[in-house]
Amino acid sequence: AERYNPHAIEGKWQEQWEKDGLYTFNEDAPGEKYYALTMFPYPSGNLHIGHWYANIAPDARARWLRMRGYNVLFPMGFDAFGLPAENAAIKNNVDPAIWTYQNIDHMTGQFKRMGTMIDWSRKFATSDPEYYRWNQWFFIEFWKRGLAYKKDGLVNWCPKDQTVLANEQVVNGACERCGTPVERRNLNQWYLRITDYADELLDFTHTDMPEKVRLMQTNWIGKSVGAEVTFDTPAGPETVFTTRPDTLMGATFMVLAPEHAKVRALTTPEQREIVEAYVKAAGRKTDVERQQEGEKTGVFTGSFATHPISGHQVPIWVADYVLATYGSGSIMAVPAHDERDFAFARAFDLPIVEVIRAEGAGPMPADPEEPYSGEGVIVNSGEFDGMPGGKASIATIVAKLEAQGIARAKTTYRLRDWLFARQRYWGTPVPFIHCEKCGMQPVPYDQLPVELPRNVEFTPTGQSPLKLDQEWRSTTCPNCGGPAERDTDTMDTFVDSSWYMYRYLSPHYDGGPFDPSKAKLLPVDLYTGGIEHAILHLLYSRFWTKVMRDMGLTEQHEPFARLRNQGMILGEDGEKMSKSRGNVIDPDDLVNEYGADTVRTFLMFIAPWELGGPWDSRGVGGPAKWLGRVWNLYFEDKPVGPEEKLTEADVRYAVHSTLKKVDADFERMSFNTIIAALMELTNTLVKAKRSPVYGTPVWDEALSIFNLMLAPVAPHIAEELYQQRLGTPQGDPASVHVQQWPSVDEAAATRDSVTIGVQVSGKVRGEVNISKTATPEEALAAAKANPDVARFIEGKDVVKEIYVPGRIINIVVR
Ligand code: ANZ
Ligand code: ZN
Repeated sequence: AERYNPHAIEGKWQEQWEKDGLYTFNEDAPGEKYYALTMFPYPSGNLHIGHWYANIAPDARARWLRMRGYNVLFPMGFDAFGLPAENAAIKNNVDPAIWTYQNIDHMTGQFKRMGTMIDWSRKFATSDPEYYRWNQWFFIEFWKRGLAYKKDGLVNWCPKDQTVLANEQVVNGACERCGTPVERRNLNQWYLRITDYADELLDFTHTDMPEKVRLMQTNWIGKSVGAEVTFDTPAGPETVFTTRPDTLMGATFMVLAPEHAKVRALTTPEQREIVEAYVKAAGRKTDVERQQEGEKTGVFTGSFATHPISGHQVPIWVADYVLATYGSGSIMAVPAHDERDFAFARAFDLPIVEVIRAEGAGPMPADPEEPYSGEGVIVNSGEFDGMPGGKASIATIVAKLEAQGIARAKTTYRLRDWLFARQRYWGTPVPFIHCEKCGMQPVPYDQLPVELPRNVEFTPTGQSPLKLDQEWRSTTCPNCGGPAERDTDTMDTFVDSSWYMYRYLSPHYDGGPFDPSKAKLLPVDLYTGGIEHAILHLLYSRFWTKVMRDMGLTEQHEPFARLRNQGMILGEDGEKMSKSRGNVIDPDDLVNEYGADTVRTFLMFIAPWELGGPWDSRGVGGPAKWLGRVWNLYFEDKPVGPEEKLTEADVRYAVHSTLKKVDADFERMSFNTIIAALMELTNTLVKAKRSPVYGTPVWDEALSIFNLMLAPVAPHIAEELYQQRLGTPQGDPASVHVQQWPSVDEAAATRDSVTIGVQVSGKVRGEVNISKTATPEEALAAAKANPDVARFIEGKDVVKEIYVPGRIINIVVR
């Protein structure tokens, strides 16, 4: 018989499937809808092994659901805007659009060679004007609702990429893309009011997300409940935010961030020189550097604030451990109970006053070694003495202070509004027009999309080509008809992935972002992708859906009913794959050598999907060999040689218990165990082929069920086996992939007896079929009754008898 040759079958079936429209989703087809979505890639040029890893298991699961009767939508597109296209343009002098669409073509071909069930008729790229037109439409709608606005403020600026960055795009003080340390600049910028939804985004009732993602989002939103307390200063009242209003009597100094607006006014002439020098130096440090442990730095302004209760004069300092962008950019410092304030007070010899004491502890020493930051009991605070500290008293204390006009309850969030515009070319143009007479005007809806100009000039300085394109910039004011200028900013490319899951419902619809008559396909039932998107993309898309809901566009509260993250495939050395480490595995090479089915199987088998792990080149041969054995099972004649003693019940048990496991594992997304179970079943079937079961209806059933179970995992070989070996193919089009998934015969899948090997002095001599609940005596009696075993015991002394229930019997003789 011919050998398994993936290259002879894979391309053939891919073509046939495409011709038959096998994977074209039809919303009117029978079956409950299931929307399975994997995060779309950036068209960088090549699919890497990580893309395969991320896509194959969800593809197999989507196929399994389809065979079980669900009407499964499984689309794919390209997240096509962003800097790499522009950098390629600068470096190689190629139009970003051409670069992007060439990459998309190439990567689509790579996806097809994977043999996925993606419905390519729904593909789009976010750089299609037909798509980004709706980014512009959304932006104007957000603006009309007060959710998009422009303001002056301190922003992150990447000097290399020549653009502003969202907080979310600054990683350890550096630009997420190029690693250049980020500077702070005061600029007039567009923002989206995501903070309006901060509280709702902390609520995960309508979405099932991994604990880790929920935690990361919760920390990012960073809700702090506390109070605002106002101190008088020579430059007017100054309000600070504190989570510990119970420590107010311990506030012995005040600290302003270097960028705080009152720093100038509060600095006395004697202190001017050193304060200015300090502020300047702080401007060169990133927020992360400022918050790092270590020596606290700061300078005295020369001015004092009035403590709102005691009336004491407390010194006002400037220090960079206070962030300009959090709370009011100023704090009341309580060195006895806050670590950072304590370190600062020690460094500059400022007074430390105890106002919270641990239950049962004595007074804090005059020269304490460390602050006490627990909740404790309030002391040295007049009327508050004896009250419990911390959360228990915040409400009471704030109410009292509020009555005296000193404080009010306040909740603060770490989450900032989404800095939304970029000074770059390859993104969605902000649809606004600036008119000298009428001010800022939205582009009228019937003039959308505002398309990106082509053939623009890219300069090595990175200056925005839109700014340099005078012809594109000049337009007419939609209000007065006079000459006006287009906004030259483009949108953050995270806008594109914020609502793309809606676009797949009707990718070419031109009456709105998506066709409302397709809303029944929402939400995405299962969304899969990398954990690296836990904050940015996943938070933004949740926000976007909530705004869409409030606009009346959808009834969904969340874009994704369920989210699961895959792990990462590392290099053979256990390090992250990267060109510079030289440990990159190219999936194309592997497909050329082994075929897609082997690569698919291997990637599902290599590690628990949600964990990932290092690549193992020696391991690929395993699945290749396995599929070869599977092939032979169907194509080779019964081998000659000794018969195996398998019964029909044994074979049915193996088949149906495997099926039961495969179902359960697909459900819980445990993919490596599916492959392991199928491999084990293969061993049993290879044996069964040499048993009396071969050729019986039970054998036929086994081959048929095995074939169906193989289909989601290794779709090409399964199709070939189905078409060639399993009688008359059924269905229209005839394909294994539209066959009904088999159902478990519960009676066959469970049994109370097991077949175990019997050893005599460590050598396997036979097998016995015994009850799972057999006692050791019963098991050994059955073993000795087996003639194959008895022969080796006869005339010998039995010195030891071992029975490992369900596994093995060993009779040691002398
Ligand atoms: C007095 C105090 C006493 C504080 C005490 C803490 C402990 P979270 O929980 O992160 O919200 N803070 C306020 N604004 C700040 C800023 N712009 N930069 C740096 N620190 C700032 O932290 C809130 C606490 O962080 C506030 O409560 C304030 O210090 C400080 F025993 O006020 B606290
Ligand atoms: Zn005008």
